[in-house]
Amino acid sequence: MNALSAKTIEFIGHPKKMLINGRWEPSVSGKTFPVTNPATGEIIAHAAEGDKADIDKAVKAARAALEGKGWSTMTPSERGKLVWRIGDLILKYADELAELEALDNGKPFTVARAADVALAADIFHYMAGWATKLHGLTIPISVSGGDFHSYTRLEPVGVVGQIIPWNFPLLMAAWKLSPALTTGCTVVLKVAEETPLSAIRLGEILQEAGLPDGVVNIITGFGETAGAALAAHPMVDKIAFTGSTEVGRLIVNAASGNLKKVTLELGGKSPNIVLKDADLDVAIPGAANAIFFNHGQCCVAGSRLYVEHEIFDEVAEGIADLANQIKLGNGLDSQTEMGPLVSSAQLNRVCGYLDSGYQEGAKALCGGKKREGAGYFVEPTVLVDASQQMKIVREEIFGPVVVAMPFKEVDDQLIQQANDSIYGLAAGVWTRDVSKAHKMAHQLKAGTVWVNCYNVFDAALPFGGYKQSGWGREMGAAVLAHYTESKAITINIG
Ligand code: TXE
Repeated sequence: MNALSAKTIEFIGHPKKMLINGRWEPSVSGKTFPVTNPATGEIIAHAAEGDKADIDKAVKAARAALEGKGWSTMTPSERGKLVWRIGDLILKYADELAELEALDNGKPFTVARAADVALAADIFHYMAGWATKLHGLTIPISVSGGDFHSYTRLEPVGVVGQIIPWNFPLLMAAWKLSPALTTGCTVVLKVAEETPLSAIRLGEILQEAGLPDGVVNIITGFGETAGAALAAHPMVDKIAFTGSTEVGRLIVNAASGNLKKVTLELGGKSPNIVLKDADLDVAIPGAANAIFFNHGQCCVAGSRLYVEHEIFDEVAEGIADLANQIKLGNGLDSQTEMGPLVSSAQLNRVCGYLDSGYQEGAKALCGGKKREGAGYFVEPTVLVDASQQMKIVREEIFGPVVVAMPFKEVDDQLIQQANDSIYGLAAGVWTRDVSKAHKMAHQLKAGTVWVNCYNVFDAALPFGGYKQSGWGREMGAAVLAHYTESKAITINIG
Protein backbone atom coordinates (compact mmCIF):
# COMPACT_ATOMS: atom_id res chain seq x y z
CA MET A 1 0.00 0.00 0.00
CA ASN A 2 1.27 3.45 -0.83
CA ALA A 3 1.51 5.69 2.23
CA LEU A 4 -0.54 8.87 2.12
CA SER A 5 1.43 11.98 1.21
CA ALA A 6 2.15 14.55 3.92
CA LYS A 7 -0.03 17.03 1.99
CA THR A 8 -3.05 14.72 2.09
CA ILE A 9 -2.52 13.87 5.75
CA GLU A 10 -2.51 17.57 6.54
CA PHE A 11 -5.54 18.24 4.30
CA ILE A 12 -7.75 15.60 5.91
CA GLY A 13 -6.41 16.38 9.38
CA HIS A 14 -8.56 19.51 9.79
CA PRO A 15 -12.39 19.57 9.72
CA LYS A 16 -13.35 20.54 6.17
CA LYS A 17 -15.27 23.78 5.77
CA MET A 18 -17.39 25.23 2.96
CA LEU A 19 -16.38 27.95 0.52
CA ILE A 20 -18.85 30.80 0.81
CA ASN A 21 -18.11 34.27 -0.54
CA GLY A 22 -14.38 33.56 -0.65
CA ARG A 23 -14.15 32.36 2.95
CA TRP A 24 -13.95 28.85 4.39
CA GLU A 25 -16.88 28.59 6.77
CA PRO A 26 -18.33 25.96 9.13
CA SER A 27 -22.04 25.21 8.75
CA VAL A 28 -24.50 27.64 10.35
CA SER A 29 -25.76 24.78 12.53
CA GLY A 30 -22.20 23.82 13.50
CA LYS A 31 -22.94 20.25 12.40
CA THR A 32 -20.43 18.05 10.59
CA PHE A 33 -20.64 14.60 9.05
CA PRO A 34 -18.03 11.85 8.73
CA VAL A 35 -16.30 11.05 5.44
CA THR A 36 -15.30 7.40 5.03
CA ASN A 37 -12.80 5.44 3.00
CA PRO A 38 -14.90 2.84 1.15
CA ALA A 39 -11.98 0.41 0.96
CA THR A 40 -11.91 0.07 4.75
CA GLY A 41 -15.10 1.66 6.05
CA GLU A 42 -12.94 3.89 8.28
CA ILE A 43 -13.66 7.56 8.93
CA ILE A 44 -10.99 9.67 7.24
CA ALA A 45 -12.28 13.21 7.72
CA HIS A 46 -15.17 15.35 8.85
CA ALA A 47 -16.99 17.80 6.60
CA ALA A 48 -19.34 20.68 7.41
CA GLU A 49 -22.98 19.68 7.12
CA GLY A 50 -24.41 22.48 5.04
CA ASP A 51 -28.16 22.98 5.14
CA LYS A 52 -30.85 25.42 3.99
CA ALA A 53 -29.26 28.33 5.88
CA ASP A 54 -25.84 27.72 4.31
CA ILE A 55 -27.38 27.39 0.84
CA ASP A 56 -29.11 30.72 1.39
CA LYS A 57 -25.84 32.42 2.35
CA ALA A 58 -24.09 30.89 -0.64
CA VAL A 59 -26.83 31.88 -3.10
CA LYS A 60 -26.77 35.46 -1.83
CA ALA A 61 -22.99 35.53 -2.25
CA ALA A 62 -23.32 34.18 -5.79
CA ARG A 63 -26.01 36.74 -6.61
CA ALA A 64 -23.84 39.60 -5.34
CA ALA A 65 -20.81 38.30 -7.24
CA LEU A 66 -22.81 38.05 -10.47
CA GLU A 67 -23.32 41.79 -10.52
CA GLY A 68 -20.03 42.48 -8.73
CA LYS A 69 -17.24 44.44 -10.37
CA GLY A 70 -14.51 41.79 -10.37
CA TRP A 71 -16.62 39.35 -12.32
CA SER A 72 -19.19 41.17 -14.46
CA THR A 73 -16.59 43.64 -15.74
CA MET A 74 -13.92 41.04 -16.47
CA THR A 75 -13.16 40.94 -20.19
CA PRO A 76 -13.79 37.71 -22.10
CA SER A 77 -10.05 37.36 -22.62
CA GLU A 78 -9.32 37.73 -18.91
CA ARG A 79 -12.05 35.24 -18.08
CA GLY A 80 -10.66 32.76 -20.60
CA LYS A 81 -7.18 33.07 -19.09
CA LEU A 82 -8.55 32.51 -15.62
CA VAL A 83 -10.44 29.39 -16.71
CA TRP A 84 -7.28 28.13 -18.45
CA ARG A 85 -5.26 28.76 -15.27
CA ILE A 86 -7.63 26.51 -13.32
CA GLY A 87 -6.85 23.71 -15.78
CA ASP A 88 -3.12 24.31 -15.31
CA LEU A 89 -3.42 24.22 -11.53
CA ILE A 90 -5.40 20.97 -11.64
CA LEU A 91 -2.46 19.46 -13.53
CA LYS A 92 0.01 20.99 -11.08
CA TYR A 93 -1.79 19.30 -8.17
CA ALA A 94 -2.72 16.16 -10.11
CA ASP A 95 -1.12 13.66 -7.73
CA GLU A 96 -2.71 15.23 -4.71
CA LEU A 97 -6.16 15.34 -6.32
CA ALA A 98 -5.85 11.73 -7.52
CA GLU A 99 -4.87 10.65 -4.02
CA LEU A 100 -7.92 12.34 -2.52
CA GLU A 101 -10.10 10.66 -5.13
CA ALA A 102 -8.62 7.23 -4.35
CA LEU A 103 -9.07 7.78 -0.63
CA ASP A 104 -12.59 9.18 -0.73
CA ASN A 105 -14.19 7.41 -3.71
CA GLY A 106 -12.13 4.20 -3.67
CA LYS A 107 -11.03 4.22 -7.31
CA PRO A 108 -7.41 3.29 -8.12
CA PHE A 109 -5.00 6.21 -7.86
CA THR A 110 -3.63 5.48 -11.34
CA VAL A 111 -7.09 5.63 -12.89
CA ALA A 112 -7.96 8.82 -11.02
CA ARG A 113 -4.70 10.39 -12.22
CA ALA A 114 -5.07 9.29 -15.86
CA ALA A 115 -8.81 9.75 -16.26
CA ASP A 116 -10.56 11.90 -13.65
CA VAL A 117 -7.85 14.49 -13.08
CA ALA A 118 -6.64 14.65 -16.69
CA LEU A 119 -10.16 15.07 -18.07
CA ALA A 120 -10.98 17.66 -15.39
CA ALA A 121 -8.01 19.78 -16.49
CA ASP A 122 -8.96 19.21 -20.11
CA ILE A 123 -12.48 20.58 -19.82
CA PHE A 124 -11.21 23.82 -18.23
CA HIS A 125 -8.63 24.19 -21.00
CA TYR A 126 -11.24 23.46 -23.68
CA MET A 127 -13.84 25.84 -22.22
CA ALA A 128 -11.27 28.63 -21.77
CA GLY A 129 -11.15 29.06 -25.54
CA TRP A 130 -14.88 29.67 -25.75
CA ALA A 131 -14.78 32.69 -23.43
CA THR A 132 -13.73 34.94 -26.34
CA LYS A 133 -16.07 33.32 -28.86
CA LEU A 134 -19.48 33.73 -27.27
CA HIS A 135 -20.97 36.08 -29.80
CA GLY A 136 -24.46 36.67 -31.12
CA LEU A 137 -25.72 37.30 -34.65
CA THR A 138 -26.72 40.28 -36.73
CA ILE A 139 -30.15 39.37 -38.09
CA PRO A 140 -31.96 41.08 -40.99
CA ILE A 141 -35.67 41.37 -40.12
CA SER A 142 -38.68 41.82 -42.40
CA VAL A 143 -40.94 44.17 -40.46
CA SER A 144 -42.41 46.65 -42.91
CA GLY A 145 -42.75 50.34 -42.29
CA GLY A 146 -39.47 50.79 -40.50
CA ASP A 147 -35.76 50.52 -40.69
CA PHE A 148 -34.33 48.29 -37.98
CA HIS A 149 -30.99 46.98 -36.88
CA SER A 150 -31.36 43.69 -34.98
CA TYR A 151 -28.75 41.62 -33.24
CA THR A 152 -28.44 39.06 -30.45
CA ARG A 153 -26.22 39.01 -27.40
CA LEU A 154 -25.34 35.96 -25.30
CA GLU A 155 -25.56 36.80 -21.62
CA PRO A 156 -24.88 34.59 -18.59
CA VAL A 157 -27.99 32.77 -17.40
CA GLY A 158 -27.22 34.04 -13.89
CA VAL A 159 -26.79 32.21 -10.59
CA VAL A 160 -26.47 28.50 -11.21
CA GLY A 161 -27.06 25.74 -8.67
CA GLN A 162 -25.10 22.61 -9.45
CA ILE A 163 -25.60 19.26 -7.73
CA ILE A 164 -23.14 16.46 -8.44
CA PRO A 165 -22.71 12.77 -7.58
CA TRP A 166 -19.86 10.71 -6.15
CA ASN A 167 -18.77 8.48 -9.05
CA PHE A 168 -16.36 11.06 -10.57
CA PRO A 169 -16.30 13.71 -7.86
CA LEU A 170 -13.64 16.05 -9.30
CA LEU A 171 -14.57 15.50 -12.93
CA MET A 172 -18.26 16.17 -12.34
CA ALA A 173 -17.33 19.41 -10.58
CA ALA A 174 -15.15 20.34 -13.56
CA TRP A 175 -17.81 19.50 -16.15
CA LYS A 176 -20.26 21.69 -14.27
CA LEU A 177 -18.06 24.63 -13.22
CA SER A 178 -16.11 25.16 -16.44
CA PRO A 179 -18.99 26.21 -18.75
CA ALA A 180 -20.55 28.28 -15.95
CA LEU A 181 -17.35 30.27 -15.44
CA THR A 182 -16.67 30.59 -19.16
CA THR A 183 -20.08 32.16 -19.74
CA GLY A 184 -19.82 34.53 -16.75
CA CYS A 185 -22.33 32.82 -14.45
CA THR A 186 -21.83 32.41 -10.71
CA VAL A 187 -22.30 29.12 -8.93
CA VAL A 188 -23.39 27.32 -5.80
CA LEU A 189 -22.02 23.79 -6.09
CA LYS A 190 -23.49 21.09 -3.81
CA VAL A 191 -21.15 18.13 -3.82
CA ALA A 192 -22.09 14.54 -3.00
CA GLU A 193 -22.07 13.68 0.70
CA GLU A 194 -20.11 10.49 -0.03
CA THR A 195 -17.15 12.29 -1.64
CA PRO A 196 -16.64 15.91 -0.65
CA LEU A 197 -12.84 16.04 -0.46
CA SER A 198 -11.59 16.69 -4.00
CA ALA A 199 -14.15 19.45 -4.62
CA ILE A 200 -13.02 21.20 -1.43
CA ARG A 201 -9.44 21.04 -2.69
CA LEU A 202 -10.68 22.34 -6.05
CA GLY A 203 -12.18 25.30 -4.18
CA GLU A 204 -8.71 26.16 -2.88
CA ILE A 205 -7.39 25.87 -6.44
CA LEU A 206 -10.08 28.26 -7.73
CA GLN A 207 -8.93 30.79 -5.14
CA GLU A 208 -5.30 30.30 -6.11
CA ALA A 209 -6.26 30.87 -9.76
CA GLY A 210 -7.67 34.28 -8.77
CA LEU A 211 -11.42 33.72 -9.00
CA PRO A 212 -13.23 36.65 -7.35
CA ASP A 213 -14.97 35.95 -4.03
CA GLY A 214 -18.48 34.54 -4.30
CA VAL A 215 -18.21 33.45 -7.95
CA VAL A 216 -18.06 29.80 -6.90
CA ASN A 217 -19.43 28.69 -3.55
CA ILE A 218 -19.03 25.07 -2.47
CA ILE A 219 -21.47 23.43 -0.07
CA THR A 220 -20.98 20.02 1.49
CA GLY A 221 -24.11 18.38 2.86
CA PHE A 222 -26.94 16.01 2.13
CA GLY A 223 -29.33 15.83 -0.79
CA GLU A 224 -32.65 15.99 1.01
CA THR A 225 -31.57 19.11 2.91
CA ALA A 226 -28.86 21.16 1.16
CA GLY A 227 -29.57 19.79 -2.34
CA ALA A 228 -33.32 20.26 -2.08
CA ALA A 229 -32.87 23.81 -0.72
CA LEU A 230 -30.65 24.71 -3.67
CA ALA A 231 -33.06 23.26 -6.23
CA ALA A 232 -35.94 25.23 -4.71
CA HIS A 233 -34.13 28.53 -4.01
CA PRO A 234 -35.99 31.45 -5.65
CA MET A 235 -32.77 33.40 -6.34
CA VAL A 236 -31.23 30.60 -8.41
CA ASP A 237 -31.76 30.98 -12.16
CA LYS A 238 -30.68 27.55 -13.34
CA ILE A 239 -30.06 24.16 -11.82
CA ALA A 240 -27.72 21.58 -13.32
CA PHE A 241 -27.95 18.12 -11.81
CA THR A 242 -26.15 14.81 -12.25
CA GLY A 243 -27.47 11.83 -10.33
CA SER A 244 -30.31 9.36 -10.21
CA THR A 245 -33.38 9.65 -12.42
CA GLU A 246 -35.51 9.49 -9.29
CA VAL A 247 -33.87 12.60 -7.79
CA GLY A 248 -33.89 14.23 -11.25
CA ARG A 249 -37.67 14.22 -11.02
CA LEU A 250 -37.53 15.84 -7.56
CA ILE A 251 -35.24 18.53 -8.95
CA VAL A 252 -37.69 19.33 -11.74
CA ASN A 253 -40.51 19.69 -9.20
CA ALA A 254 -38.43 21.83 -6.84
CA ALA A 255 -37.24 24.03 -9.72
CA SER A 256 -40.78 24.70 -10.88
CA GLY A 257 -41.36 27.31 -8.14
CA ASN A 258 -39.49 30.04 -10.00
CA LEU A 259 -39.29 28.07 -13.27
CA LYS A 260 -35.52 27.70 -13.18
CA LYS A 261 -33.83 26.45 -16.29
CA VAL A 262 -32.99 22.79 -15.66
CA THR A 263 -30.42 20.45 -17.15
CA LEU A 264 -30.19 16.84 -16.02
CA GLU A 265 -27.67 14.07 -16.54
CA LEU A 266 -29.30 10.95 -15.15
CA GLY A 267 -29.11 7.18 -15.16
CA GLY A 268 -28.53 4.72 -17.97
CA LYS A 269 -28.83 1.06 -18.91
CA SER A 270 -26.72 1.12 -22.02
CA PRO A 271 -26.86 -1.64 -24.63
CA ASN A 272 -23.53 -2.90 -25.92
CA ILE A 273 -23.92 -5.03 -29.07
CA VAL A 274 -21.30 -7.45 -30.39
CA LEU A 275 -21.79 -8.72 -33.94
CA LYS A 276 -20.28 -11.99 -35.13
CA ASP A 277 -18.00 -10.19 -37.61
CA ALA A 278 -16.38 -8.11 -34.81
CA ASP A 279 -12.69 -8.33 -34.04
CA LEU A 280 -13.08 -10.21 -30.78
CA ASP A 281 -9.55 -9.38 -29.65
CA VAL A 282 -10.80 -5.82 -29.40
CA ALA A 283 -14.47 -6.41 -28.60
CA ILE A 284 -14.00 -8.71 -25.58
CA PRO A 285 -11.66 -6.42 -23.62
CA GLY A 286 -13.72 -3.49 -24.90
CA ALA A 287 -16.96 -4.93 -23.54
CA ALA A 288 -15.20 -5.74 -20.25
CA ASN A 289 -13.99 -2.14 -19.98
CA ALA A 290 -17.50 -0.90 -20.89
CA ILE A 291 -18.89 -2.42 -17.70
CA PHE A 292 -15.97 -2.69 -15.28
CA PHE A 293 -14.47 0.80 -15.68
CA ASN A 294 -15.00 2.72 -12.43
CA HIS A 295 -16.38 -0.51 -10.91
CA GLY A 296 -19.48 -0.18 -13.06
CA GLN A 297 -20.37 3.09 -11.31
CA CYS A 298 -20.75 4.91 -14.62
CA CYS A 299 -23.96 6.33 -16.00
CA VAL A 300 -22.84 5.05 -19.44
CA ALA A 301 -21.82 1.55 -18.26
CA GLY A 302 -22.38 -1.03 -20.99
CA SER A 303 -24.55 -3.11 -18.69
CA ARG A 304 -26.78 -4.86 -21.24
CA LEU A 305 -24.55 -6.94 -23.47
CA TYR A 306 -26.20 -8.35 -26.62
CA VAL A 307 -24.01 -10.88 -28.45
CA GLU A 308 -24.75 -12.63 -31.78
CA HIS A 309 -25.58 -16.20 -30.79
CA GLU A 310 -22.77 -17.95 -32.74
CA ILE A 311 -20.12 -16.15 -30.67
CA PHE A 312 -22.07 -15.77 -27.43
CA ASP A 313 -20.14 -18.34 -25.37
CA GLU A 314 -16.76 -17.12 -26.58
CA VAL A 315 -17.56 -13.49 -25.73
CA ALA A 316 -19.29 -14.13 -22.39
CA GLU A 317 -16.54 -16.51 -21.26
CA GLY A 318 -13.85 -14.16 -22.56
CA ILE A 319 -15.24 -11.31 -20.44
CA ALA A 320 -15.59 -13.66 -17.45
CA ASP A 321 -11.91 -14.66 -17.84
CA LEU A 322 -10.86 -11.02 -17.81
CA ALA A 323 -13.15 -10.36 -14.84
CA ASN A 324 -11.50 -13.17 -12.88
CA GLN A 325 -8.11 -11.56 -13.42
CA ILE A 326 -9.09 -8.10 -12.14
CA LYS A 327 -7.24 -7.28 -8.92
CA LEU A 328 -9.63 -5.88 -6.33
CA GLY A 329 -8.15 -3.75 -3.59
CA ASN A 330 -7.60 -0.41 -1.93
CA GLY A 331 -7.36 2.38 -4.51
CA LEU A 332 -4.15 3.57 -2.88
CA ASP A 333 -2.43 0.25 -3.60
CA SER A 334 -0.52 0.48 -6.89
CA GLN A 335 -1.48 -3.13 -7.76
CA THR A 336 -5.21 -2.41 -7.54
CA GLU A 337 -7.24 -2.50 -10.74
CA MET A 338 -10.71 -2.21 -9.20
CA GLY A 339 -11.62 -0.59 -5.91
CA PRO A 340 -14.70 -0.87 -3.71
CA LEU A 341 -18.14 0.57 -4.37
CA VAL A 342 -18.51 4.01 -2.87
CA SER A 343 -20.65 3.18 0.18
CA SER A 344 -22.40 0.45 2.10
CA ALA A 345 -25.68 1.73 0.63
CA GLN A 346 -24.38 1.12 -2.89
CA LEU A 347 -23.02 -2.28 -1.86
CA ASN A 348 -26.46 -3.28 -0.56
CA ARG A 349 -28.15 -1.91 -3.66
CA VAL A 350 -25.89 -3.87 -6.04
CA CYS A 351 -26.17 -7.08 -3.99
CA GLY A 352 -29.95 -6.63 -3.98
CA TYR A 353 -29.88 -6.61 -7.78
CA LEU A 354 -27.73 -9.76 -7.83
CA ASP A 355 -30.25 -11.53 -5.57
CA SER A 356 -33.12 -10.40 -7.73
CA GLY A 357 -31.31 -11.76 -10.81
CA TYR A 358 -30.80 -15.15 -9.18
CA GLN A 359 -34.43 -15.28 -8.07
CA GLU A 360 -35.55 -14.63 -11.65
CA GLY A 361 -33.32 -17.41 -13.00
CA ALA A 362 -30.08 -15.68 -14.04
CA LYS A 363 -26.71 -17.31 -13.30
CA ALA A 364 -23.29 -15.84 -12.61
CA LEU A 365 -20.58 -16.96 -15.01
CA CYS A 366 -18.01 -15.34 -12.72
CA GLY A 367 -18.04 -13.30 -9.52
CA GLY A 368 -21.61 -12.85 -8.42
CA LYS A 369 -21.29 -11.71 -4.82
CA LYS A 370 -19.73 -9.25 -2.44
CA ARG A 371 -16.22 -9.89 -1.19
CA GLU A 372 -16.12 -10.83 2.46
CA GLY A 373 -14.08 -8.65 4.81
CA ALA A 374 -13.71 -4.92 5.21
CA GLY A 375 -14.72 -2.46 2.52
CA TYR A 376 -17.59 -2.35 0.05
CA PHE A 377 -16.26 -4.70 -2.63
CA VAL A 378 -18.32 -6.58 -5.22
CA GLU A 379 -16.70 -9.15 -7.49
CA PRO A 380 -16.80 -8.30 -11.20
CA THR A 381 -19.73 -10.32 -12.48
CA VAL A 382 -21.10 -11.63 -15.79
CA LEU A 383 -24.73 -12.76 -15.56
CA VAL A 384 -26.21 -15.12 -18.17
CA ASP A 385 -29.55 -16.94 -18.67
CA ALA A 386 -31.29 -13.60 -18.43
CA SER A 387 -34.26 -12.22 -20.35
CA GLN A 388 -35.36 -8.76 -21.35
CA GLN A 389 -38.09 -8.42 -18.71
CA MET A 390 -35.85 -9.15 -15.71
CA LYS A 391 -35.19 -6.33 -13.27
CA ILE A 392 -31.41 -6.74 -13.79
CA VAL A 393 -31.94 -5.96 -17.49
CA ARG A 394 -34.31 -3.06 -16.96
CA GLU A 395 -32.85 -1.16 -14.01
CA GLU A 396 -29.52 0.55 -13.46
CA ILE A 397 -27.40 -1.65 -11.17
CA PHE A 398 -24.45 0.79 -10.93
CA GLY A 399 -21.92 -1.89 -10.04
CA PRO A 400 -19.51 -4.22 -11.86
CA VAL A 401 -22.32 -6.42 -13.17
CA VAL A 402 -23.04 -7.06 -16.85
CA VAL A 403 -26.00 -9.05 -18.13
CA ALA A 404 -25.09 -10.94 -21.32
CA MET A 405 -27.82 -12.10 -23.70
CA PRO A 406 -27.58 -13.77 -27.11
CA PHE A 407 -29.42 -12.49 -30.21
CA LYS A 408 -30.22 -14.31 -33.47
CA GLU A 409 -29.36 -11.73 -36.09
CA VAL A 410 -29.02 -8.01 -36.72
CA ASP A 411 -32.59 -6.97 -37.47
CA ASP A 412 -35.29 -4.60 -36.30
CA GLN A 413 -36.01 -6.85 -33.35
CA LEU A 414 -32.44 -6.43 -32.08
CA ILE A 415 -32.66 -2.65 -32.37
CA GLN A 416 -36.06 -2.69 -30.70
CA GLN A 417 -34.60 -4.74 -27.84
CA ALA A 418 -31.61 -2.41 -27.50
CA ASN A 419 -33.93 0.60 -27.43
CA ASP A 420 -36.36 -1.08 -25.03
CA SER A 421 -35.37 0.98 -21.99
CA ILE A 422 -36.56 4.09 -20.21
CA TYR A 423 -32.96 5.29 -20.57
CA GLY A 424 -31.00 6.49 -23.60
CA LEU A 425 -27.58 7.66 -22.51
CA ALA A 426 -25.06 5.56 -24.47
CA ALA A 427 -24.73 2.48 -26.65
CA GLY A 428 -21.91 0.41 -28.11
CA VAL A 429 -21.58 -1.53 -31.38
CA TRP A 430 -18.73 -3.90 -32.27
CA THR A 431 -18.50 -4.86 -35.94
CA ARG A 432 -16.17 -4.74 -38.94
CA ASP A 433 -19.11 -3.92 -41.24
CA VAL A 434 -19.08 -0.15 -41.71
CA SER A 435 -22.60 -0.01 -43.18
CA LYS A 436 -24.09 -1.91 -40.27
CA ALA A 437 -22.13 0.28 -37.86
CA HIS A 438 -23.52 3.51 -39.29
CA LYS A 439 -27.04 2.16 -39.66
CA MET A 440 -27.17 0.88 -36.08
CA ALA A 441 -25.59 4.06 -34.75
CA HIS A 442 -28.44 6.00 -36.37
CA GLN A 443 -31.13 3.63 -35.07
CA LEU A 444 -29.98 3.48 -31.45
CA LYS A 445 -31.79 5.97 -29.23
CA ALA A 446 -28.85 7.25 -27.20
CA GLY A 447 -26.96 10.50 -26.77
CA THR A 448 -23.63 8.77 -27.42
CA VAL A 449 -22.90 5.76 -29.64
CA TRP A 450 -19.45 4.19 -29.59
CA VAL A 451 -18.38 1.90 -32.43
CA ASN A 452 -15.46 -0.47 -31.79
CA CYS A 453 -14.60 1.53 -28.67
CA TYR A 454 -16.28 2.49 -25.40
CA ASN A 455 -15.93 5.14 -22.72
CA VAL A 456 -14.22 7.55 -25.11
CA PHE A 457 -14.88 11.02 -23.73
CA ASP A 458 -13.63 14.34 -25.01
CA ALA A 459 -14.26 17.87 -23.82
CA ALA A 460 -15.23 18.81 -27.39
CA LEU A 461 -18.01 16.21 -27.67
CA PRO A 462 -21.53 16.88 -26.40
CA PHE A 463 -22.65 14.41 -23.76
CA GLY A 464 -26.17 13.73 -22.52
CA GLY A 465 -29.17 11.52 -22.75
CA TYR A 466 -32.30 10.67 -24.68
CA LYS A 467 -35.48 9.74 -22.83
CA GLN A 468 -35.21 9.55 -19.02
CA SER A 469 -31.41 9.83 -19.12
CA GLY A 470 -31.71 13.56 -19.00
CA TRP A 471 -32.25 17.01 -20.43
CA GLY A 472 -29.60 18.96 -22.30
CA ARG A 473 -25.95 18.30 -22.97
CA GLU A 474 -22.69 18.71 -21.08
CA MET A 475 -19.36 19.55 -22.69
CA GLY A 476 -18.67 20.63 -26.26
CA ALA A 477 -20.15 23.81 -27.68
CA ALA A 478 -23.60 22.40 -26.89
CA VAL A 479 -23.36 23.06 -23.15
CA LEU A 480 -22.87 26.79 -23.63
CA ALA A 481 -26.47 27.28 -24.75
CA HIS A 482 -27.58 25.97 -21.35
CA TYR A 483 -25.53 28.61 -19.52
CA THR A 484 -26.47 31.63 -21.64
CA GLU A 485 -29.58 33.59 -22.46
CA SER A 486 -29.88 34.91 -26.00
CA LYS A 487 -31.12 38.48 -25.97
CA ALA A 488 -32.58 39.96 -29.18
CA ILE A 489 -32.01 43.71 -29.49
CA THR A 490 -33.82 45.76 -32.15
CA ILE A 491 -32.97 49.41 -32.84
CA ASN A 492 -35.06 51.72 -34.95
CA ILE A 493 -32.56 53.41 -37.23
CA GLY A 494 -35.17 54.92 -39.51
O1 TXE B 1 -27.95 9.26 -6.15
P1 TXE B 1 -28.64 10.64 -5.85
P2 TXE B 1 -27.39 8.17 -5.12
C1 TXE B 1 -27.77 6.49 -9.85
C2 TXE B 1 -27.22 5.08 -9.70
C3 TXE B 1 -27.15 4.92 -8.22
C4 TXE B 1 -28.39 5.66 -7.80
C5 TXE B 1 -28.41 6.14 -6.37
O2 TXE B 1 -28.14 4.16 -10.24
O3 TXE B 1 -27.21 3.56 -7.83
O4 TXE B 1 -28.45 6.77 -8.65
O5 TXE B 1 -27.25 6.92 -6.07
C6 TXE B 1 -28.13 14.83 -4.33
N1 TXE B 1 -32.66 17.24 -3.90
N2 TXE B 1 -26.72 7.47 -10.06
O6 TXE B 1 -28.40 7.88 -4.08
O7 TXE B 1 -29.43 10.53 -4.60
C7 TXE B 1 -27.13 14.04 -3.55
O8 TXE B 1 -26.82 14.69 -2.34
C8 TXE B 1 -31.49 17.68 -4.39
C9 TXE B 1 -26.40 7.77 -11.43
O9 TXE B 1 -26.07 8.59 -4.66
O10 TXE B 1 -29.34 11.03 -7.10
C10 TXE B 1 -25.97 13.98 -4.53
O11 TXE B 1 -25.24 15.20 -4.47
N3 TXE B 1 -30.39 16.93 -4.45
C11 TXE B 1 -25.57 8.98 -11.52
C12 TXE B 1 -26.69 13.87 -5.87
O12 TXE B 1 -28.00 14.34 -5.65
C13 TXE B 1 -30.46 15.67 -3.98
C14 TXE B 1 -24.53 9.18 -10.51
C15 TXE B 1 -26.76 12.44 -6.44
O13 TXE B 1 -27.41 11.62 -5.52
C16 TXE B 1 -31.65 15.15 -3.45
C17 TXE B 1 -25.00 8.84 -9.17
C18 TXE B 1 -32.78 15.99 -3.43
N4 TXE B 1 -33.96 15.58 -2.95
C19 TXE B 1 -26.03 7.98 -9.00
N5 TXE B 1 -31.42 13.88 -3.10
C20 TXE B 1 -25.08 9.35 -12.90
N6 TXE B 1 -25.97 9.89 -13.72
O14 TXE B 1 -23.91 9.25 -13.21
C21 TXE B 1 -30.13 13.60 -3.37
N7 TXE B 1 -29.53 14.69 -3.91
